[in-house]
Amino acid sequence: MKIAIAGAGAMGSRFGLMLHESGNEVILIDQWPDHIKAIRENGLIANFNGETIVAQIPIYAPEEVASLDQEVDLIIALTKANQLDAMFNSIKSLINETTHVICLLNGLGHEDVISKYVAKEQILLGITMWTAGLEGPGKAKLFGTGEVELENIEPAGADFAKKVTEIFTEAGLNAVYSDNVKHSVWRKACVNGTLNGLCTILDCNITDLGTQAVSENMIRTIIHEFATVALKENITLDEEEVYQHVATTFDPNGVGLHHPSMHQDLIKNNRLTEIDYINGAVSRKGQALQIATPYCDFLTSLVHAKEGILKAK
Ligand code: NAD
Ligand code: AOT
Repeated sequence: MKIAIAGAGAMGSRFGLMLHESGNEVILIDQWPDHIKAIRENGLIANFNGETIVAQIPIYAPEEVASLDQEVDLIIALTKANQLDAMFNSIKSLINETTHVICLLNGLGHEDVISKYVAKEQILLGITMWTAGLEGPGKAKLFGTGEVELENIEPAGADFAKKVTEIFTEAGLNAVYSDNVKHSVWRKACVNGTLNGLCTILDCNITDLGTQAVSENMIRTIIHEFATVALKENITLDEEEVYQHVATTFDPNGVGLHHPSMHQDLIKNNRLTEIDYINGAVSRKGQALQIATPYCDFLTSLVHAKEGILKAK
């Protein structure tokens, strides 16, 4: 399959590399000049569970895409949430009436942005429990295991979504075709809505957060706010099941020693965060529905204050 990775950062490098290695025709799109230069000169170098893999994958800056005169079968969206619109605006030339887009970003509401560029029948939503990091330009650090759940948002996209499930699984990405991806998106948003903001403000990894006596109440309260708002969108979250799902991430032998991507963004790299698309999205929806979401409101404000203090960009 001909696949464009829209945002070849940490996660885009993982998906691009694994899909390239399993025989797909992959192109990477990214705006980071040093990353483009390094990948063109040395290939994409990955520390893949301790083994070094070097993959020669074409990479283009967004402004180069229009002159490529190429269209693709699948675009995998893996920018940060606040970068998604600008990315799609610059890669319109890759899209035709058979191109599908799968969105694997964390957070809520990305289909509203993508549907400005492709028909809803061509949009797939997904969530992933894979993780990834970048050690520097052109160098990815890919440890551990994960999975992907995905589904078309309109019935017409079902056959293509099942095909994507197959090629992801062939690439070792452990994909499952979901029968309720919107539920999965909200359930994953609970993982990020609890771990990402709290680990960022507390400057800690997931195990450190999970082993504090006071954390359980904070996490359960945030999950309750997500579940109350989700119910108004006809998504029923089992709060106990979601808490246990979040708690599985505390294990230091699993992803526990990982710093969530929001911590990597703000604390490590001084970048603005995705908080407005996670807890902030629940706060806004809650406000519109007259549902109180005090923990989400407070956590969103704390993260914005920290962005201001650190002069994040
Ligand atoms: P990242 O910042 O490493 O990668 C995003 C890339 O997109 C960057 O390299 C950036 O240069 C590029 N980009 C952004 N706007 C662009 C534009 N207009 N044109 C070209 N390139 C552009 O982020 P990431 O950690 O890979 O996260 C991507 C998404 O996956 C986020 O929603 C994140 O929450 C989610 N996620 C991350 C992890 C993780 O472990 N890193 C795990 C699960 C989900
Ligand atoms: C994560 N991390 O989603 C993934 O860092 O944004 C992130 C993220 C899977 C399980 C636990 C945490």
